[in-house]
Amino acid sequence: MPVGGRGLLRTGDSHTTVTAETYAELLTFGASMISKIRFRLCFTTIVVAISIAACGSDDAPQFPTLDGGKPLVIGHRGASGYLPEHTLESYKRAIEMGADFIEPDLVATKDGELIARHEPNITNTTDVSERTEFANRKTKKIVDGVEEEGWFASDFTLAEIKTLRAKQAFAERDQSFNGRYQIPTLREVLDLAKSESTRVARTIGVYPETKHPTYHSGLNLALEDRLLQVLSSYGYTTKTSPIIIQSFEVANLKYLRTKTQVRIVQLIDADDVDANGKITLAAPYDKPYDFAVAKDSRTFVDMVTPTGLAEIKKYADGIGPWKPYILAGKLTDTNNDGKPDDLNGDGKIDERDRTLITPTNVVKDAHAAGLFVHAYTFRNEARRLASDFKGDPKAEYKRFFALGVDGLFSDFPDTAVDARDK
Ligand SMILES: [Ca+2]
Repeated sequence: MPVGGRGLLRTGDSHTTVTAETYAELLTFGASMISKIRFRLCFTTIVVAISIAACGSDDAPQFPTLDGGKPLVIGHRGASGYLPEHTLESYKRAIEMGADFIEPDLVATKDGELIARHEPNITNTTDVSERTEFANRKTKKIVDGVEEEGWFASDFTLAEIKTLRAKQAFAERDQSFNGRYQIPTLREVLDLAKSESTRVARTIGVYPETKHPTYHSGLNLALEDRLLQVLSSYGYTTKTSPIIIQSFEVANLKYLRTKTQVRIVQLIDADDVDANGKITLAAPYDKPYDFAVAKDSRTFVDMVTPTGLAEIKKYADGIGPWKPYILAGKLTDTNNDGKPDDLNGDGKIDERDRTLITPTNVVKDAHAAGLFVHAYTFRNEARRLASDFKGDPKAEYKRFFALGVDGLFSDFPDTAVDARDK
């Protein structure tokens, strides 16, 4: 999904049940023991019930979400902080870590199959550049107005894609799993979510993103009907289906809304944040690319105003903003030498040298418009955390949960779940 703001991209970003056990124990005891145990269990239950009643809800975690429920943890590209992104292994790890949803980004192959990759350009996330049989597929394409060089999914059949192996896209993360895992299709991701839901006894949702819809339509490989067809074949057509569709573009989401009732999220991107923590815009991260093509003057910043949110509410259920739209940090320059203060004294300027500013009204305004808010992207690396969080990624999650986010995309779902549940 979400890019995470170009700035971050550039720097390497941008229930436990005892019933069965108890029952088994009971079977091994005599009838007299059973009544004794029953008494104890009942007594324990009464004590627990009284304790809960006495404590009231003060001890229970409270979340100011749109529906008052617990915020969702979305395994961003799986558990991509640990394993190569968008692989079945990465998604499975996210589920084992407690993620509520797994998040496949979708691009199309030459033969029109939907596969999970963050970009149409598969150079950085697969071993394709080392494969001599595909050397002549290296080419240049224009994606959202920007020329790119490399190998592109749309020049490969699914059978060819299946011969490739995934690699970790972030240099600072564990590279030891490179070359092991295949690139999955959307169907394989949905099958995994289904089988894992049964195995872990909770519903695992899937959060597919249509990547670069205008680009794919230009290749005559439009993603939307293909996505709808796959989802329908699983019976995923309603608001209660374990599916949320996301996109940075608008027209494709409006089209999808006329064809399906599954939940839809409008993603909100930006280029970067300035020294004061203010969102900055620059093409192609200033607006949905279909707006750019249609010469629509509205930007992503316009889309999170009350007017913009009311417009989004017509076709979507929620928004997925880059997290500085909710809470950002600013750099300081106490000696006025024109250089930002290196707060942690490491000779570099990064997130650790920013201090948090006042949160925006985006969550409040979105909730007022009836839209839920799923923010992106949360990452554990110390250099990505504002100084206020003192290197503790859980502190960042807690701050965003307190601000009322309804969910968040995390590369480290275990940390997100810990911050929420413990
Ligand atoms: Ca620093």
